[in-house]
Amino acid sequence: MADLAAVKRTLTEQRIETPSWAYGNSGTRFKVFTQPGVPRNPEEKIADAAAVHRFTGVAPTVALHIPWDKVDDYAALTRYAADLGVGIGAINTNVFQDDDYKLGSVTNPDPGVRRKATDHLLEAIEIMDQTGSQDLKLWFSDGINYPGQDDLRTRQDRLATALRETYDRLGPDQRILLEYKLFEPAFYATDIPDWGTSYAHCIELGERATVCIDTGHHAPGTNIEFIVAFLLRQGRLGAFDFNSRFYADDDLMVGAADPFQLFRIMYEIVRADALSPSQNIAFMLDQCHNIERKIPAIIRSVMNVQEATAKALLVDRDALFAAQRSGDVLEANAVFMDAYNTDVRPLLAEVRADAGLDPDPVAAYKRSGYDEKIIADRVGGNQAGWGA
Ligand code: PSV
Ligand code: MN
Ligand code: MN
Repeated sequence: MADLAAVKRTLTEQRIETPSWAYGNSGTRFKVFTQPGVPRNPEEKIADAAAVHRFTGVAPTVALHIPWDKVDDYAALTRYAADLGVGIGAINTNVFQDDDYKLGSVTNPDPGVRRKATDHLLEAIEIMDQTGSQDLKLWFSDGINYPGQDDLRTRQDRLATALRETYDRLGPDQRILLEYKLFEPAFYATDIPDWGTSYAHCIELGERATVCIDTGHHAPGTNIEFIVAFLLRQGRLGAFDFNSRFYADDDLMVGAADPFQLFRIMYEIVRADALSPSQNIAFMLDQCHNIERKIPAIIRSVMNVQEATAKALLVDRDALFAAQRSGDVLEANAVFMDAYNTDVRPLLAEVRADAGLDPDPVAAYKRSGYDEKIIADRVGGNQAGWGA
């Protein structure tokens, strides 16, 4: 049996980072449905992230995306966040929105564009210096649409050169989180399409380069928990971008499409004792809330991660390992499924009550009046990034 007191302690210590861009308007390439009360600037995004933390108690940092969250004074922004009870988390770079990047950013055939893109990555490290952020998150939209359009191998060389320059600029406490994505916006070949490519570049760079698993960036049916287990074993799992997908990079709420997959992922984390903040794995959300109210959706997402984690912590590992060792297939699976099928909501309600929080964060948010206040106060809120 899992030790319930230890499970509750671990759940109290869990940390989940929310993304600034999830608080702003977003949509598909067909339509952005704007919502009332959305943030008009980085400060208001941070205020909303602070609200999520107030109701959940486990979301004390917010990731920024540059230039969507560009400000003149990042130290002041950091102090503003601290006053609201949150810190600045990962700095996300954006080398995908300028016309210059039509043929790629750091892999572009034009050395001038490659320089511009690399300079943006270096600028992001300067921002990290000012905010105290430790994580530089890199996602490249680079790739090609047509066979023969550019040289696949040369593009890897260009990528490696830019990554090397960026890595060498990192401070001693800073690291790279390198994302991969199977496809989109490039349709034929993406320059970092999978975890293996990201991992190989990280190995080449050095130990402060780690892989970021965005759960929405895989082919249907990919066994993500295997990737988690493998990277943890190699010491190269740096972060998650959590979200849900049904079809492509849907960016729906984590745990909405496939809560069982999220449980299997969190089990591998628990299995490797990698949940504690001391293990330095960043559990981040990377989502967009196109049609639902954003703040309660983010609170719900945090709760979904907590529920999957609680179930993973409840796996009776002694019984599981015993069944595995004896080759008892059905018993091993039953032990695993017992944990998954446990209703952990009462346990999490207790954890919250013990921490002085409302046991039902979504209801507490709705009662708080915060939603009405931002709708009244904020007129003319911005789109999160796309076109902002
Ligand atoms: C790309 O699809 C991605 O997952 C990257 O993390 C970007 O930085 C983020 O989305 C922006 O929405
Ligand atoms: Mn992502
Ligand atoms: Mn994505």
